[in-house]
Parts: sequence; C-alpha cells; structure tokens
Amino acid sequence: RTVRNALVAASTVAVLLSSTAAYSAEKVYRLKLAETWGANFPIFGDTTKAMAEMAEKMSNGRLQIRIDSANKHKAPLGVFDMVKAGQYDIGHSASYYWKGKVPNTLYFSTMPFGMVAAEQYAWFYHGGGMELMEKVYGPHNLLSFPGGNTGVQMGGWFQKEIKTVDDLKGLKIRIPGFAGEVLAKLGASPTNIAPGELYTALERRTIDALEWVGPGLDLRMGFHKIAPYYYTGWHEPATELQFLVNKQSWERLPADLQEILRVAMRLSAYDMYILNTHASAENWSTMKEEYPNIKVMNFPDDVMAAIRQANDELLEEQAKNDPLAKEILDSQAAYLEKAREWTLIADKAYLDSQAEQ
Ligand code: PYR
Repeated sequence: RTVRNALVAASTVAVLLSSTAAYSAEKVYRLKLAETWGANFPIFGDTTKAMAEMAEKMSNGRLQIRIDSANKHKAPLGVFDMVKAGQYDIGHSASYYWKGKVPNTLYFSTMPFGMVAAEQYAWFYHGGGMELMEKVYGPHNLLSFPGGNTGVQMGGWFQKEIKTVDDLKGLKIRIPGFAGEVLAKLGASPTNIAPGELYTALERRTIDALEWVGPGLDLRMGFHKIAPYYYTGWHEPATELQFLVNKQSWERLPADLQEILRVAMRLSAYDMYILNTHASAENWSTMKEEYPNIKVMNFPDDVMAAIRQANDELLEEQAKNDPLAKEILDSQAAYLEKAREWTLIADKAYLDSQAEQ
C-alpha cells in the first residue's frame, strides 16, 4: 500500500511538472507588424508574410505575428513613429524614408554610386554596418535589421526625355533617399510618395517622373501607360528594406524567440532578393515582348557627370556637418573600395568574358 501511495504521489508530481513545463513552453507571444505596403503587395508584402510564417513554424506556434498593411493602419510613411511609440512591435519599411526625422537613417537603404547587394550585405554583417545602424536607431528605442534587397533599381519612369542637365530643372520627381538630395542640388523638386499613391500622382501630373523599383514590381503598377521613358539606374544600386523592432517588444521575448525572429527576418530578407531577381527577369522579358513602346534609356553622359559631381559634393557636406554621418560614410567608402576590387575581378571580369564570346 505504501508503495502504491508513493507511486501515485510520484506520478502526480510528474504530471504537474510536465504540465508546468508544457505551459511555459507554450506561452504564446503575439506581435503586431505594420508595413508600408498595401494589402497583398507583391514581393515586399510576400517578405513579411514569409517572415511571420517562418517565425510561427520555427517557434511551434509560440511566436505569432499579425501583419497590418497600409490599408489597415493608414500611415504608410508613419511606420517609424508607430514602432518607436510601441503602437506596433515590428515595422517593415525602408530606412531612407526617415531622413526628414533622423537624417542619419538615410544611409542604411542604398547610396547612389554605392555598393551593390552582395557588397552591402557583406558591409552590414561583416564590415560594421549593423553596429553603425544600431548607433543611429538605438537612441530612438528601435532595433533595425536588413529587410530584403531589390538589387540594382531602374532609374525611373519619365514623361519626357532627359537630354541635358537643364531638363532636370524644375522636374517634379518622386525619388526617396540621397538621390533625391542630389537631384534637388541640380534644380529638381524631389518628393517621397508612398507606393499606393504613385500611379495617381503621375497620372494627374502632380509629378513628372518617378522611380519605384524595377520591372519585377513596376510593370503591374502600370507606369508604362503614362510615362514611356524607362531609364536605367544610378541612384539605388542595392535598396535594402528594413525590419524595425521596438526595443521593449524585443526585450519581452525569451532568448530563443529573439533568435527565431532574428533568423526569420534575415532569411526572409535574403529570399526577397532572390524573389525580386526572379520577378525582374520574368517581367523584363514580358516587357520586351508585350510593351515594345517602352523606351529603355540611359541618361546622357554629361547628365551623369553632373549628377556624380553633385553627389560627391553633397557627401562631403554631409560628412562635414555631422560626426556620425562622417563615421558611416567613411565606413561605407572604405568598404566599397576594398569590396569593389574583388567584384571587378570576379563578377565583372566573368560577365565581360561572357559578353565577348
Ligand atoms: C522606393 O521607395 O523607391 C523603394 O525602392 C523601396
């Protein structure tokens, strides 16, 4: 009898222990994500969905991320503020959209004449980029992570051909980031407009030109119907989107869920680069076959020379005005110099040798 009582007691303890363990193992953490993109937005929206699904599966359901598109939260360019304030735990957007609030956020998307995607990822993860990004975002109660790369972007859709530098004067163009500053120096009027309003802005002539991404995303937006000139890019060689995370939301997560979230963000970001490459290749060929009226153009050499000069002058000014800007720009320039040598001897030499065959 005593033995049986002891066994019953032991099994009761075992049941209690295992149910406590199961209870804590199954505690569900619910996070809310606000994205700049509209509902079911391809490629960018696919990235947040993939991230949330991965996080949920890897955590066996303990991490649940609800995604609100811009249709729901109505503030496509308000993601920084909403995540900073804790209204949302996570955001998906682009760092250069915040240049009006915190100028040094500008440098973590892409820079005109800057690194290409492989170089920039190497800089982020192995060349000090993540640490510099933390210096900029930390004081704002935010963590920032790479959120998906588009690769080299097209220079945009123009209603009129750009023949000389003078054609840039007074040009109303939607273009975010440092490229906007560069064009402003040459007399253009750059503005940033969220993707959901781009078509209407161009159609109603609120703007004369716009750049969005590249054929993978641009074609379904229909810009070719209202602006026939499609220029090649100089301004965004490796646009990296961004996952923003509110610091308290991050700190509330147990260490394993933080790691799961980190991995889900990193992998979904890399997947976006692949997905956008695929979509651009597909749509480039569709474009050539089905829309022969699109005029693919390069900006004339003297226009490019003026843009380059304005860019370099502005970079110098930025570095002079702010020590942290200088630190970031010096880090990027040094990394680019080193990494580009390798890109030229590897990728470029390879591509050139193929072209010659
Ligand atoms: C843009 O806003 O232009 C991007 O490429 C994300």
